[in-house]
This record gives sequence, structure tokens and C-alpha cells, in this order.
Amino acid sequence: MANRPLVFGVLNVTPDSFSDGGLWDSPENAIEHARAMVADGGDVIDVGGESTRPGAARIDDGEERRRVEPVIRALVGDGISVSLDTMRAETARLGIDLGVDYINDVSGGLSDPAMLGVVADSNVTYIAMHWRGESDVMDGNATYGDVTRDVLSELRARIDAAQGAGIAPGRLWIDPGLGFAKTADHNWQLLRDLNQFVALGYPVLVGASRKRFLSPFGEAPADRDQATAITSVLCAEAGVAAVRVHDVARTAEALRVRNSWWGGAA
Ligand code: PMM
Repeated sequence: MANRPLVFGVLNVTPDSFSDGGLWDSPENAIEHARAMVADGGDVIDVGGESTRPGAARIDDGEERRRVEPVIRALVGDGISVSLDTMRAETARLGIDLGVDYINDVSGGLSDPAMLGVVADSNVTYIAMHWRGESDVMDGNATYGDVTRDVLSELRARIDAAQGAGIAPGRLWIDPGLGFAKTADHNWQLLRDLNQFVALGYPVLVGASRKRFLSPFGEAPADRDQATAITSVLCAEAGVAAVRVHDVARTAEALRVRNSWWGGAA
């Protein structure tokens, strides 16, 4: 039987995320969608109140907290495992107080100097993603000597910073940050080299879902779910701990096929 990665279902409680912006921006719709993702096989719901799509402008932090709070409250109340996708320490603190299990920081602690300390003072797991600047400038930062070597060394620096701030190694995950200051070729190279990220010894999360590099397989983001599900299986083969996807049902089914392949139950 194969180790199955956890499936993180994406819940963007935002009016402007690139593939599902505006769909779940009322708390009621968001909560209903999260419950459906759990029914479809989602293990964790990744709640985000601020879009990180390329070109997006930052929003007010009070607005971010106002968006995520009712949703986190309801999901934690249901007993659902919640990850909070935020770059802000104060939003992370709110999530921690409300009972989230993960803080998913796409900036790996670079955006808000207070973030690592807030997480260190809690019991949550910290997901440090590779990042090179805000969404409005990141496409201009996609220059690397060797993308795998450079992303690995920049992530190692974030691991050191997180541990230096007091986050125990057992509470630390890493993510190569597909699409964040990366071209399509960079993303494919990172996927090809995922074993090198796994070899660092921290659980690895991959967020490939519906991203622009999958556009050869679907013009519109929602048409990229089959490509996403196949990518999820390939990530599983490379030993990742979790995949972050919009279409939970398709990835969950694809992972069940993989499990059968390796002699497990469907
Ligand atoms: N991608 C997005 C947002 N949050 N978090 C992690 N850890 N990894 C990712 O790749 C990631 C993320 C952007 O995608 P979305 O707009 O579909 O949420």
C-alpha cells in the first residue's frame, strides 16, 4: 500500500482569486463549499482571505480577518481540520486562537516580521512556501541560475529562520511555491526535482492546481482539473505529504487509483 498525501481543499474567500474568485465570498457559500470538499475526500480546508494571483494588490488586514473569521469558526466547530493561508501575523494569531491546525504562509515568513514568532508561540504546523515578493512584482523576479538549486537554498534559509524563531522541526512543512516568481519551465523543473525537496526531511506540500503552467491542458482555470489530478498522482509518487487542490473529488479519485495500483483499497 502506498502512503497517500493529504488533500488540502482550496477555499478562497475572496472576490478576486484567479480561478474561483467571487464564488465563495459569502460565509454561507464558503462554508457549504468546504463541507462539500470534505465529503469529496478533502482532509484539510485551506482558507484564504487575500488573493495571491499574479498582479493582485494587497488588501486591508482587517478586511482579511473579517472574511476568514466566520468561515474558520464554522469549520473548526464542525471538527474539520483547517489551514489558514495568510502572510500576516495578526491574521495568523486570530486563526490560531480559533483553532486552525496549519498556518500556510506563501511568503515563508518574509512578508511580516512578526509571523514566525506568532507561530512559534503556538502548536500549529507552519507551511513555509518559497516566495520572492508580492504578487504585483513576482513575475519580474523569475530569474534563476538553476531553479531547483536556488529554490532549495532559499527555502533552507526560511527553514533556518523558522527554527531560529522557535518553531520546532516537527511543526515545519515546506512548499516550492509553483507559479510564484516562476515560469512554466521553472515549475516543471521543480516538479521533476521534487525528490530533492522531499530529501530535506520536511513534509512537502505542492500547489499546482489550475495554475497557468497547466494552460496547455485547459484554457480556463477550471478546465485544468484533469491535469491537476494527474499532477497530484505524480506528486504522490515523488513522496509529497500533501497537495493543495480546487477540485478535491478528482484528485481524491486519482489518488485512490494510485492506491489500488500499489495494492491498497480503492
Ligand atoms: N498557491 C496559491 C495560494 N496559496 N499556498 C501554498 N502553500 N502553495 C501554493 O502553491 C499556493 C498557496 C495560489 O493559488 P490560488 O489562487 O488558486 O489559491
